[in-house]
Amino acid sequence: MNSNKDSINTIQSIDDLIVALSEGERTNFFNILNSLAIPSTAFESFGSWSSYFYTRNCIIDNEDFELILLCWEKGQLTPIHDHGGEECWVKVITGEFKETIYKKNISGEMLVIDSAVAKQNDVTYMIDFMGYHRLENVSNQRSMSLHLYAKPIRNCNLFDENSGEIINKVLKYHTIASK
Ligand code: CSS
Ligand code: FE2
Repeated sequence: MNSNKDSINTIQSIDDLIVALSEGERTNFFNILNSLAIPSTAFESFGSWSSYFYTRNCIIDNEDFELILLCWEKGQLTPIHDHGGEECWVKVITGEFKETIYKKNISGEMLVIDSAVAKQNDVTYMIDFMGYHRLENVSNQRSMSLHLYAKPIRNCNLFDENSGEIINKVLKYHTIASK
């Protein structure tokens, strides 16, 4: 393929990413995120930070998809959760994240079935039949990850490690970008 044409087609800004997602099909979302050429600094203005929990910062949210920037202090992690029946793509913007995948066995115990470390620019994918998962910022610093959900996830199930119960949780944003 012509490399000049490739570079013209490469997505270089968050605005272009939003256009590509709006016009694209879900089957292309992995490729779209994989081929981004947006500098990580372009995401900084969407970020916010909390010493208590990773933050969820909405870049765009519409009927079809939701694009959010998660900002993590060192060591912050998600609960073990599913994705409310939706598809989930995660692109590492800065840092490194450990993803652990869990499934319930026949007795209802939540077991680790896989884990891997995602590094800068890696893209991961989850959907409920693959199981539950947890992400943890395992880098030595603040990190950012870009999450694309289609359709948007308004609530999901969390696995409460103390009680062993599943809890339904409404998901909220810490910040919402002005349009
Ligand atoms: N699903 C979590 C992040 S890990 S994909 C969330 O949206 O908060
Ligand atoms: Fe998730």
